[in-house]
Amino acid sequence: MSIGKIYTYPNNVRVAKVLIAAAYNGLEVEEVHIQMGVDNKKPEFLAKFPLGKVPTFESNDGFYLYESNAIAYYVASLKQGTTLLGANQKEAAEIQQWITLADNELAPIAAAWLFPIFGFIPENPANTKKAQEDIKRVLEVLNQHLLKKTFFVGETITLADIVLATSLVQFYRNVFDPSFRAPYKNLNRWFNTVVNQPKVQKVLGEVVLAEKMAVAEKKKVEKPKAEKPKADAKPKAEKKPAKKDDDEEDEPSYADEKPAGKNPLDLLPKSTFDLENWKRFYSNNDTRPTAVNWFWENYDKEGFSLWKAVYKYNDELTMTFMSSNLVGGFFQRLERARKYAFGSLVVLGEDNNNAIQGYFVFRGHGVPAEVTDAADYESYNFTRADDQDAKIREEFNAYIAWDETIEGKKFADGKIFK
Ligand SMILES: N[C@@H](CCC(=O)N[C@@H](CS)C(=O)NCC(=O)O)C(=O)O
Repeated sequence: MSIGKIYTYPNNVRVAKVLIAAAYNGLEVEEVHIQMGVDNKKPEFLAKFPLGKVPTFESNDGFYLYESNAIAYYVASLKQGTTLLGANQKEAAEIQQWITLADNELAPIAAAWLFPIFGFIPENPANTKKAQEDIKRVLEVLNQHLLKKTFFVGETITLADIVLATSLVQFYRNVFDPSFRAPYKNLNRWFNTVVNQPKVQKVLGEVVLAEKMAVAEKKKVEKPKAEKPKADAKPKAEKKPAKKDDDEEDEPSYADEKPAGKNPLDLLPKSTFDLENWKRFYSNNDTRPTAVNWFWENYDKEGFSLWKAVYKYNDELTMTFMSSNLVGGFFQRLERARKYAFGSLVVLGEDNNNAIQGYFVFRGHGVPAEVTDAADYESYNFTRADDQDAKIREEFNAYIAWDETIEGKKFADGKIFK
């Protein structure tokens, strides 16, 4: 039974630390997704949580709390003899030191560097550059502290590790590419250790370290009308080299250190439909009619299957550009599925009334493990679509061509997984 509810929007790293602390203490906290800009502005919400910010916590016995670190602390303290809060006063104080550092040193840098990338605020190159320099000082301090230590305080995971790791995860996922993170070997090792703890992984999902430093797309901030996906309208960065081998990296990627057993999808009978060829063809030709025709002429229903994906919390979406960012985040976490999947997820509708849905083509007749293992998979309903049905085929075409109107709704934005 859960000890209470935590109100938030989906995939909030400030919530992750609470859920991880709960998992270590064998407690459950119910995550409740609210509609941002609406529910958190209501008088009944403000009466309990006057700042109107999330996450907020409401215990079963009517105790209200906000500020994510306070909530995480509360949950961490609920188990007698917990190892999360240190073995003595000195350790307890050190844990507070790191938690405070995360909020005072890392959070402002995240706002300056990552928020423009997520499309939350306009890009300001001078601020980004300063954030990139500022964080190096903090990373050096953290790295140095870990020279001879596995965890930040004492010998086991504490709330300090949980808060620091969740404060750093968006950096590692999006901007700490191999060369940026190279100088911080101890920190990288620690981060890898923490995010691969089963209780942490269950909350964060698999953490795939950035291969390339993400940059803010001007388009996200200015929010112009999205263009149809003509060959040259597709972001260049999405064009993958024809060959992308897992062990091609110049830096060791901790995310790839797991044993690379043979993927069952590689053992399927050879297909006449080559997904890589399709992706290249789609990138280099007009979608309608050229690529669409090519697809159906070459598609192999024995070796592949078609799936419709619909975001489960469409009624909670607010700004269309934020919905689009959710899709971007999902695709980022699908990195390992590239070899077996192609997809188009689009945002349909308008601000405060939009939906994320689309189609995927998967190798084989099921949803690949590389997709079901992705952190955001649970946020989508995947349903097998009849690839022999002309109506379904036309709907799929509309999604990959980003038609102006899809299923009766206005196309707002879209992303292609390829
Ligand atoms: N220090 C706070 C930060 C909370 C915060 O800034 N929440 C943002 C989302 S990440 C929010 O709810 N903003 C909504 C608003 O300001 O209306 C914490 O850790 O809980």
